[in-house]
Amino acid sequence: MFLTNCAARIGRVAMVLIVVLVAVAAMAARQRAADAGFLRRDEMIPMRDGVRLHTVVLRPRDADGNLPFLFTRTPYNCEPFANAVDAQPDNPLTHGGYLLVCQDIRGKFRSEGSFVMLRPPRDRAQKTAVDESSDAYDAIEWLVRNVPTNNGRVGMFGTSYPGWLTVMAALEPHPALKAAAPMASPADMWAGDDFHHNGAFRLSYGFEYATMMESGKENTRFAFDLPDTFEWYLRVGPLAMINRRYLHEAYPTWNDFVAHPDYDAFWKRQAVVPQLGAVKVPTMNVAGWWDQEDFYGPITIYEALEKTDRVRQNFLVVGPWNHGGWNQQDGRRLGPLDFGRSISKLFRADVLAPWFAQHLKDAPSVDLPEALTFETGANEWRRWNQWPPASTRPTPMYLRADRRLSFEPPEDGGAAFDAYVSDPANPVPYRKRPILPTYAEGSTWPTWLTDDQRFLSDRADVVSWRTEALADDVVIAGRIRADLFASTTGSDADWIVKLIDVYPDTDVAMPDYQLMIANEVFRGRYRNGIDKPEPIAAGAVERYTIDLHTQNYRFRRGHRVMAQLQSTWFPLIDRNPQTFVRNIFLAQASDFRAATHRVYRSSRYPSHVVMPVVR
Ligand code: PG9
Repeated sequence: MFLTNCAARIGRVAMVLIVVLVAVAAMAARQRAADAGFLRRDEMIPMRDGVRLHTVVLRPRDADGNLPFLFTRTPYNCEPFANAVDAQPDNPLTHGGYLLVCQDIRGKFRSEGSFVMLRPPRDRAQKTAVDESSDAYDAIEWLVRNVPTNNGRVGMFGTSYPGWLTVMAALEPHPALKAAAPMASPADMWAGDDFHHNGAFRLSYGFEYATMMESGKENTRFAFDLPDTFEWYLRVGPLAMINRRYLHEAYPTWNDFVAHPDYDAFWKRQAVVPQLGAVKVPTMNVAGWWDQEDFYGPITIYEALEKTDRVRQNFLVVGPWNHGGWNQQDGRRLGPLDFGRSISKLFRADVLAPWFAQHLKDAPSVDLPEALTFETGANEWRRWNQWPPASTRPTPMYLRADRRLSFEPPEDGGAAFDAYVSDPANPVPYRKRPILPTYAEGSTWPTWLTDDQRFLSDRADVVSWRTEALADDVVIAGRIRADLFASTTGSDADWIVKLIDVYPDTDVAMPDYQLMIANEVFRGRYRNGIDKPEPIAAGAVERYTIDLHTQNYRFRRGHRVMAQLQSTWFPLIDRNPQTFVRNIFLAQASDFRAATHRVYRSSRYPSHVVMPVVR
């Protein structure tokens, strides 16, 4: 009941926050007084510019002495958080002897001020200028001075937007901030997180999130008038129709999408990495291998901080999770996958809680490796002293004739290729239709990355190459890359590459299942630079190097490795007109044309995927 109301009111995004500390499943059963085991105080904490932010402070009734803070900041409403803390008495964080604090950020829910999507850094020359770093600083300053019986130490945490807010707090940390756990924090909204990937616009997410967040102080979901959003977005036609018909230039984030199609100063200013100095606070970066929203971010932030980490205070944990999966009560399963034990619960008990206790309560040090990753397939955690690990062999797997994928490069010279027609009028769905709105109840959005890709096997515009059944296990750990040699009859094209584990037909639980383990889209116009869109000459063979991010995965003996290519992924990604226009947000209906794409597989143009095989 609680869950249903909550989902309807603020969307699934907000639940990510709730379950940071509390099991979703338990909430329904245990709805009761908001603060049964806690004393609640609501404060309006003044920021340096006079704006006051609503903050809930919960103190465990049965705790003695001075306690550290666990602090989260959110645009998704602190109320469900405050209402739910009692739900899971065995949670080592909620019930670990902390002052639990949640703050609504500017312009959201009960806070004053105005909301700015991923507010860019302030002008530090101005004393009263604000951003999320200064708001976190001011909030911590107030908390340590005004909340009785605190021990002067603060740990911050948060998933996704609240994860990004945690990173912002650690940029110029208040001296009391002793540990930060950003989870699935986005790093760059143009390069690889919620709104774009390699410049390809994440249409359904961008539209639905911007409209939800900028509908008012509370978050309200866009009301689609068709159950299948695939059909809705297709009927909308060119993106220009969205402002014309629905948004009427009233949504700043949508207007920014339209005004900044390329990687210009707007996106650069918002990007996290250029803002990161040396790592200043012990940081645990948390990510999930099947995160449908922000996987690029946490890995990128970890890697950037790592460059300056002289005293081993920056760590990475990547588990078999979707977006926020580490907050699930149990985390034993994800989609069709069963890991055999409560991965999320164990992570909190064995890793996260002891790590916070070490920094906030002087508990014994936790024996953390530099990177702790879950090797799906083996279903075991692996400890690494560096990520990506050095002890791997970059192993190319080549596209070959007869739709074979092989460790052996092609020998035939010249122009061996496979071809398909990509038609923007008939795009490939990214998940099985009907595609319910992203955060609607019953939507398969949270687990779509684990969907069986066989649902596309009838499509001529989805092309696959696969190995023989593997004679031995193949284990990968680290960075995956695709090198495509491709041409088009159009003047622009998207290239979507997926790496898939094909289960054998003898598998009892998942016979013949096609599980995606890496994927990415690349918008062809950006092949010579992300701030330099250029048309593609018809028929010219171009090389596209596509970062498929990192993985730690065991392809089991008897399984096959599959590489798959397509050029639409709708409505996850907007349709590339395939005719070069300066700004796709302003394209006309007549710009959208079918084109024939070729991907080459010859000795001259050996398209391949490079896997980091563990030696
Ligand atoms: N993925 C969400 C988001 C974060 C930051 C900006 C935009 C969206 C979230 O779950 O918070």
